[in-house]
Amino acid sequence: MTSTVLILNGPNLNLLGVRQPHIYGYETLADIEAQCRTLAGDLGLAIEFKQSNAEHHLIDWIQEAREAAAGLIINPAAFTHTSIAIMDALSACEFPILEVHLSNVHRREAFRHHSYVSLAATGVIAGCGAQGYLLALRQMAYLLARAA
Ligand code: CA2
Repeated sequence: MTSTVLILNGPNLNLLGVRQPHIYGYETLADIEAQCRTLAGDLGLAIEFKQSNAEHHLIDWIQEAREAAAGLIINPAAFTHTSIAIMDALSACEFPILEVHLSNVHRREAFRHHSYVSLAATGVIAGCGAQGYLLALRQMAYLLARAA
């Protein structure tokens, strides 16, 4: 059976490619989703790709994924640095979790240096732009194959 990987995106990532391209690049979230779909097909994975500006939507999707998905890739955006609730939801998951950031958060403001999500993540990729999502998918395929 094909494993499904859920890819979640947090607040304001729907604005990608429209504002602040010097930080986040020129690709839109739809461009990133298309690239993820192509690579996932090559890796033999199915993906679900979602974005919300609402913390509770992200938490509900994480909880649903506990039953339905084999792994989770998440760019929690600003919730990375604030959300104990998302960290708690992730901590209840037993599958691999990869945290992705487009920008190198460690080169930015001090408030971006701490991630609650990292406390629950299997791995973290930051500063690789949209490519970070593709690197995370490759790592997810590796982790799922290793666990099979
Ligand atoms: O680098 C990342 O991927 C971040 O998760 C992006 C978040 C930021 O709060 C994190 O510290 C790092 C911000 C996403 C907002 O994206 C925008 C895109 C275009 C225009 C405005 C915001």
